[in-house]
Amino acid sequence: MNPKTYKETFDHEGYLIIDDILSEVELDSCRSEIERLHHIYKKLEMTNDPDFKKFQREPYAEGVKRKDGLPVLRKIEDTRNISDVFRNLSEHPKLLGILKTLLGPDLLLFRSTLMLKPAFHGSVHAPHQDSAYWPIDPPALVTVSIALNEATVDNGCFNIIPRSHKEGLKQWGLIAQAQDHEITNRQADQIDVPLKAGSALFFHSLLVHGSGPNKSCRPRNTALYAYFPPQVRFLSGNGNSKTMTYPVVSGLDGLDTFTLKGIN
Ligand SMILES: O=C(O)CCC(=O)C(=O)O
Repeated sequence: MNPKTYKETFDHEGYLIIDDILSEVELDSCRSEIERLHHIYKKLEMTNDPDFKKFQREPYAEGVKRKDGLPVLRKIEDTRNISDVFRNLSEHPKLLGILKTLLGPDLLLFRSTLMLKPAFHGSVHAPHQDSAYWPIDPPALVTVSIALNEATVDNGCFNIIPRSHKEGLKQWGLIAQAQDHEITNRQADQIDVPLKAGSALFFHSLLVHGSGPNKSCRPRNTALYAYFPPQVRFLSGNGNSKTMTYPVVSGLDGLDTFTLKGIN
C-alpha cells in the first residue's frame, strides 16, 4: 500500500492494519522488557514509589500469582517514562512514517501504555470511543496498538465498528453497558481484528472499539500509543486554564516537548 492509500483507507474506514512493523528481535526485546517491568512493579510496591500507580493489577486475577510469584498485571501507563524500550518504540521509524502520512509532520505523544491480557485472566474492554475521555479538539487522534504476541479472538483481540468514526461522539462513547440498546443493536456491524505478532492496528479516536476476554493459555500483550498534531485545542474545562505538556516525537524543529494552553 502506498502512503496515499494509507491515508485514504484510514479516513474512509477509521482504521488501518500494517503487518510486520516489528522484527522477531524487536519483539523479543519488548517481551523481556515486560518481564523486567513485572519485577520493577514489586520493587516500587515495596518502596512506596509514586510510579507504582502507573501499574494496574488484573482485577479478575486478584489473589492469583504467576509461577514466579509476581502479581498478574493488566496495564502499565506512561511506559515512555519508565522504560527505554517502550520510549524507543513510541518513536519507531516505521510507526512514525505511517503516522506522518495520517497526521502530518509534527507529532505529539498523548499516551503510552502496555495493555496486558494475561492467559486465562485477561478481561474484556467494552465498546467505547477514546475521544469520550480525551480533552483534545478536534477529536481526531490516532491510536496504534502493536501486537507483541499473536492476537486472536480466543485471546482477546480488538473488535471495532468500521466507519463509526464518521458518526461523531456517541452518548455511549464512554464504556458501554450491556443494557445500552444502541450498542447491542450494533453488534452485527462489529468485526474482530486478529493480528500477527509484530503487526499493528492504527485507529481514529472516534472509532468504536473494544476487545474480548482472554480465555486461552496464551497472553495477548500489546504496546499502545496515541498521537496527535499540535494544531488542536486543549479543553481543560471547569474554568481551569491549566497547561499540558506533551512529548514531541516528530517535527516541531526538534523540540523535546510542546505545551498546550488549556481553554474552557
Ligand atoms: O487493548 C485493548 O484490549 C483495548 C484497549 C482500549 O480499548 C483502550 O485503551 O482504549
